[in-house]
Amino acid sequence: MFTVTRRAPAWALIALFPPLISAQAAGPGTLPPEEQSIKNAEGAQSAAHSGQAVGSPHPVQLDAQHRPITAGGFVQTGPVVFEDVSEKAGLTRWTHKMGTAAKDYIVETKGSGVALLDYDNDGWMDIYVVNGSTFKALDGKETPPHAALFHNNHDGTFTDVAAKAGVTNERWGFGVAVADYDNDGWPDLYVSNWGKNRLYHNNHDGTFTDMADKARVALDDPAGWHSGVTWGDYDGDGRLDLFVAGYLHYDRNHMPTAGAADAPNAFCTFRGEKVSCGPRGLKGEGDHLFHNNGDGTFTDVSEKAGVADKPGYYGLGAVFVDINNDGKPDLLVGNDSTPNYLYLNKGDGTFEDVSYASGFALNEAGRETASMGIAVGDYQNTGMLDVFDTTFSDDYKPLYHNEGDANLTDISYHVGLGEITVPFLSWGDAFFDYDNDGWKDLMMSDGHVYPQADKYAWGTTWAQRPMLFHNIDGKKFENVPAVAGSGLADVIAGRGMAVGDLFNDGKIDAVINVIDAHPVLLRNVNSDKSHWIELKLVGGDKSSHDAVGATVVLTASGIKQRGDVISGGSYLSSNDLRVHFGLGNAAAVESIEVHWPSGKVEHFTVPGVDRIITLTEGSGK
Ligand SMILES: [Ca+2]
Ligand SMILES: [Ca+2]
Ligand SMILES: [Ca+2]
Repeated sequence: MFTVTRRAPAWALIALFPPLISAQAAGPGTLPPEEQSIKNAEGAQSAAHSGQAVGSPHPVQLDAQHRPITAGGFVQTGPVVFEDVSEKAGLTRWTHKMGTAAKDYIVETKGSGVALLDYDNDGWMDIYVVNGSTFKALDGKETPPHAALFHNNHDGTFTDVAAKAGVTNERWGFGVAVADYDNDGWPDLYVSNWGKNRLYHNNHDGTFTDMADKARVALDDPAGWHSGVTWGDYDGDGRLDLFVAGYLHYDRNHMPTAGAADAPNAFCTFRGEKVSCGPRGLKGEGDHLFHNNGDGTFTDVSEKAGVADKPGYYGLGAVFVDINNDGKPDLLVGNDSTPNYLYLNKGDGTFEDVSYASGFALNEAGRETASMGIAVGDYQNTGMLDVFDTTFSDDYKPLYHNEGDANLTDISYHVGLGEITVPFLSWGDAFFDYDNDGWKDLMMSDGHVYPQADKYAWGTTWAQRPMLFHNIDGKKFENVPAVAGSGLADVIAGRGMAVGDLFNDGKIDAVINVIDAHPVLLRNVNSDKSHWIELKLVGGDKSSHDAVGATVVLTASGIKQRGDVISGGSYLSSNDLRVHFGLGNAAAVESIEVHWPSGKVEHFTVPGVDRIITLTEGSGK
């Protein structure tokens, strides 16, 4: 296995990498976008590489078969957590496509997201998988790739009904998030693209209608590349508002190419090799917050609310959650190669930017990371949400421990998530209790952006295995070994990932959108016989109907756990909105306390465990 080396203190890193630190002090994003490329080119280059990575090359880790650890390190026997059932489920008949295999341009490398939603309200989670596109398709020279909506047939199989449902998108797609924005009891979808975005309203009959124009949330600009999407009722009026992160302002007529005269060469090389250019050196796209007016239209309030991202940081991850337990959803944005944002909701329609003060802007070494996806979860069962962030290869993946009062401390190296995550380039991420022992575990999907990784001995690979970490009593995360032939040994170019209970058996499964390949469905077949409960929340008049923003505090066997209803997060993806709890040996629940988005707190009693229960606001005590 791995030799875990002790973390170097921050001062040592500063001593080792003065060019990067000084570049960051200048801060690419602190400059107006129009000045960024020039200033970046002056300041941000390091001798080793530039482009998307912020870490320095690390020693190569090979397994016993001399494979890079990202595509190896398998064990022959051991507990199997996931079975890859993609083919059996019928998901392999659809393929993701994003540009060409050469990946000459950054827009071909980032992949797309996944959403889990029950679009037909039959009680079974369906799967929406966003597709990319190709330059030929944009030019009308080939049929554009289409998104898939896999209807759950309740028998372990799924059928792609995207065409009939009217949700094929057929644009260069990236992010997706689920929410019932009009409170009619049916989940709707927002899809972000390079170019115009979509707001798919659910018509209740298996079809959707794109309302983006009418709702004024389309962001119709061919160069506008939008990414992470999250829904949250920031002003507490009972209607879900929409946040859309911007990645790059990427003009197809001026896409820099490695080696071209006009390209900032420092941003088109990785370890001395020519690769796709960016995001450093390229113009960032701002972020948008849309207030839901309740009449089918939205108003862009980004500037007024203070979340417009004026410096044009490269946004990817986005999620509304209550980070300081004051009952109001705060906003987290993971930015690629630039500092992250943490905005605290002031309750008056505006946010306070506490990115630096909170500790979320930079990692423990004081450096901005190439943030991809954001996972939030109370992994210690203390009642506060912690934040995990996926980043580039040659960089560890930070876990920000919530100290309370919006103070986040990167403790990755203290809990076993440091050294082991360094060779991986990670995207989708989620906290969930895969073994139902009452402690939320952590998973991520992985894969490189540079196909060149397979040509050189960089210690990383284009296709990588997903990683799963077992939470040991809230103290440590322990790598779950990838048993050969099991889902954790799938070597794939993973991107977006969503988790949820696809088979209604109380075990949380994962769906990974794999770039240029079919999606992977990892069915949770862990052998535990632990108890569980899943809660579908239905909000009342003053909450959103799907209760996005609600928090549940559940007590069983004297242990309190927290679960949240969250739309968006991970990487470009959206999880099952039902709140899942593993209960270990507890065959009964002592109490369930729901903090509804309306502010109301209610207590519920349930008739038993090992089942999915609907809790409706107003029916508790
Ligand atoms: Ca369904
Ligand atoms: Ca709806
Ligand atoms: Ca667990």
